Amino acid sequence: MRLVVLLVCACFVSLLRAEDGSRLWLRMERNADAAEVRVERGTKRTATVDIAVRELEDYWKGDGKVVLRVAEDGPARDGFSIGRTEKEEMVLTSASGQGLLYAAYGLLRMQQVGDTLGVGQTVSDAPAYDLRILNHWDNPDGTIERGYAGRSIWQWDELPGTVSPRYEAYARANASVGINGAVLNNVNAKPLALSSDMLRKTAAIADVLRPYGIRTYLSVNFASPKALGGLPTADPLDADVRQWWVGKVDEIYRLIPDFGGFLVKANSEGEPGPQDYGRTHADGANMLADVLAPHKGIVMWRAFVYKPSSPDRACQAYEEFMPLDGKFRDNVIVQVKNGPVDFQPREPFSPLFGAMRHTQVMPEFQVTQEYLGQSIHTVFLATMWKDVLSAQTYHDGETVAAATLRKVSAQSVSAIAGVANIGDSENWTGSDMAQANWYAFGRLCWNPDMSAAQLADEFLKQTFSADEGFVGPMRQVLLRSWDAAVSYMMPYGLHHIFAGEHHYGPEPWYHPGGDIRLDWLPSYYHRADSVGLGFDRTREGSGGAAQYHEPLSTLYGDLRTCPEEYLLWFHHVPWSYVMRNGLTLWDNLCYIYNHGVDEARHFATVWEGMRPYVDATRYERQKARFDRQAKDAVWWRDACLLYFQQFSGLPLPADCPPPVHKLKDLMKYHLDIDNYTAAGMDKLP
Ligand code: GCW
Repeated sequence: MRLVVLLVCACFVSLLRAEDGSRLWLRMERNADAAEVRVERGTKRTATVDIAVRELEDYWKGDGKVVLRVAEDGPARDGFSIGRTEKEEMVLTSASGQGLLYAAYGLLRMQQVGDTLGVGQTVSDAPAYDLRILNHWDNPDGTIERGYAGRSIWQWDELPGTVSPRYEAYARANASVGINGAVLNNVNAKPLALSSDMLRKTAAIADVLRPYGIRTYLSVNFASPKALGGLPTADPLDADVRQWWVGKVDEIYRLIPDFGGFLVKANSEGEPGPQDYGRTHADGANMLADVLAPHKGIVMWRAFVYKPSSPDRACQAYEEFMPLDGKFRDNVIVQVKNGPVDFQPREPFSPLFGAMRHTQVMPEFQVTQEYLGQSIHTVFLATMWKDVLSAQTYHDGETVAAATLRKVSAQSVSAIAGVANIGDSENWTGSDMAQANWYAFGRLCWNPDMSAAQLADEFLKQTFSADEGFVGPMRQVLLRSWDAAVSYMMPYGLHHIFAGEHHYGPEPWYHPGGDIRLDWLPSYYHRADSVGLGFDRTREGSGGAAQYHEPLSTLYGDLRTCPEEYLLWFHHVPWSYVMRNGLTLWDNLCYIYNHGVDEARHFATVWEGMRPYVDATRYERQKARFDRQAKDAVWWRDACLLYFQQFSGLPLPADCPPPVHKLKDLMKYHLDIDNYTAAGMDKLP
């Protein structure tokens, strides 16, 4: 019997074609003979429609022919319908060629995941957010801030003469999940990004992205008029400064007629901004917005700012931006990170969502896993994003999704952004499993109502195997992975106890010495002392809980009613405090870290059973990662429990396994992040 099983497994393995992950979720087999695809008379053959036709000819495997039609009465904007007629034709209808391309990818997705349409049936679909944008934190020198998948895919050195085929593959992957915008460069923007030379290179990329319906945007450095234009100031109210921007924007639109607009990080982490000249964020954003308006461009102005006078980092975006509500132009969108601090493993949603009633606000998610195990740990972020988007703000009963989809004026557009996890590694994202986050981000922007389970299923079936023997167990892994990571990293609302600078691994003790901002230190956030643990954001503390709309403000502000997942976010809790399950904070902390470890180990075991379904390259690559994730979970557990134990002075509960590491060893360890690759993972604790 065993022999038979082994033989069957061996067959499976040998049958699976070697893969490098470069095809992402688009692993359809090309047709030997093109499928029959007809574009209805009257439907204009744009470059976009041509792509739709080509994709269907190459990959549609159904019996009947496919008909594409643009109809004025068809689903509006990027929406589409797919109908199966009595004559066994598949009819794809939209009001635009772009909608037809989305319909083509929709039909191919149905084919790949095994969704069928009955004769006479029609399905319709339309995107929720108008703008579904990836933010690349890519630098002109090819490095990527917080990128873990190699170097930038943009080859600035060889552009515009040489246009890498990767750009089109990138555009195609994005279009297939509904993404329709890309900010090509880092929000920590170099003035150089706006040089004439770089703009010509940018235009060459925009030309490739355009037929796939992807608009190009740029991050801009607010001091560009000085640094690039040689002006003595970048004051947004200065006439020469404004004129400089007018000239620059004209130049951009001459090269890129459908340019999307600017993304701006101003007066944050050393970046210049209007406050350098005593002006407000609104003054800065509006000046750029007025310059872009004649071209229909927009400004995405980030709310990720610091306010030195405020005692709580988590309160600062709200304090800076709420007074400006209603003061922004219609073509400004304030881009707000999902939580009030900074993409932590788990944060409550930012109180700005729903609160700004007269300003268009867009969520910013981080697809790249800066704080969630980078390209090693499997953490399916759809679960987290769903948690944020479906959170109730209690402003007019709106969820975060509803608050950001609502248009504050007839001219406004709704938007959502994700910081890309893409680099030039062969599988795009370093980890094969991290492709799931790129995929899910796009699909969720299109439809925030999709469940995390649906997203996981779609991804797994297309990217790996549609066999239920694979999808069933791996769906569970993906769905549990965020909770697991929160459990072994920062449970109960703990935050920012990462190793300094690179943010991989635990360092609740991190202090580089010298003169460092307190809010860049873990101790600022965890506040461990002999009494307890956590940041007091009640009325007696920083008052952060009061930024939420009632009843949340009272709910969060009261230790007895605060949801336990945010306990240490809002409260400084005594070690002996008895939680809802009757155990103390200290004991619960010990148990939950161990739960996280058990989960991570379980994921590694589940993966071992997936060998028959996955080609050897991707299987081994992912196995190394799951194994490392399980070890990292132990590292996190030991580091955090042993470190906090110094304050609690309490023993681990008798049924908790003893630590594997010694605190003093962990405190001496420094990860050489520059030389840290998946291959070097064995050098970690
Ligand atoms: O999370 C922090 C990152 C920075 C980043 C910043 C931001 C681009 O550590 O690397 O800078 O946020 O979002 O601006």
